[in-house]
Amino acid sequence: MRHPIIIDTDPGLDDAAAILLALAAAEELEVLGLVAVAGNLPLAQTERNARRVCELAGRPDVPVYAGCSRPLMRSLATAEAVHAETSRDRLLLPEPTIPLRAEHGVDFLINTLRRAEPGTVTVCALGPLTNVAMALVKAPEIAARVREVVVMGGACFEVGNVTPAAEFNIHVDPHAAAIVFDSGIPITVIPLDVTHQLLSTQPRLEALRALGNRCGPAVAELLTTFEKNRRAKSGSRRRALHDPSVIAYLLRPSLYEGREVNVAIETQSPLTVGMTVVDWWGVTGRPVNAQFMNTVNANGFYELLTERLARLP
Ligand SMILES: [Ca+2]
Repeated sequence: MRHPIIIDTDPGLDDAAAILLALAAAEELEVLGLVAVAGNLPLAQTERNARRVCELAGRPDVPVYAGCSRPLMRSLATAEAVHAETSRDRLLLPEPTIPLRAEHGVDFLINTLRRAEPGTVTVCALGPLTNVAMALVKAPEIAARVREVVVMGGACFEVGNVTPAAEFNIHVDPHAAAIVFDSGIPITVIPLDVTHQLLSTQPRLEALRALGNRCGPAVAELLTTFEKNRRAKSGSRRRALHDPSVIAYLLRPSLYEGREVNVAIETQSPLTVGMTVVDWWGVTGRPVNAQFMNTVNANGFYELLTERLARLP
């Protein structure tokens, strides 16, 4: 039986690669729907980009919903300098013909999870956790239906990428993150500690370009643009790849290693708001609420990504 997943996402260049990896793994994963959230870009662009990714993959059957347009309490801070769509004078993704579904994304999450057997559906959270938190506030009984929430977000020893203390997804909506981490749902975290090990080197991008289909070279292009924009914005030459690890973890968990820890979210301090406070050494006595990854087999990850993307058009 295939593993049912819902992808909550803010595409986003690396989100697009993650969605394509999920659609390329149709033998293992059943994508019940994509729910867009405001994050990397405003909601109108993330829901549209989600549809563009389905278009690229030749999967108009995958339903796409729009969720929340802003964080629960803070005003929206995007990353348009990195993720704006037309950065190389041409569109990286085709225009969508797939319509946006009418149902609100939060209601799709709730209604889908209510119909599911207990502990069966995995929620893949590739952006700020606003939609997932809203669903849990509106219908707390859905928590028991979730098998796991796999979150790309946070950091421990790698500290922050948008402030010195905080990673982007958690920083955009720390209150939502706090609700999710306090929900009692099993959580796996793919933090910067992992994603900074996944360098999109030239040989790895060339392997994607050489696939000879539409989607492989498109992902190489998306990742190249991602790196170029990040470098232009921050001056950093450090490469990284974030969101596809959420899907790769589901397909091949043995690529990842981590530790069972307590993770608390800072929501108050102006200096460290959005920080994932990870009790790595177990000094607080607070109960374990997450599996926090810190190591990845980078070659294994890129081999998996390339091998799976070869199955797409
Ligand atoms: Ca994302």
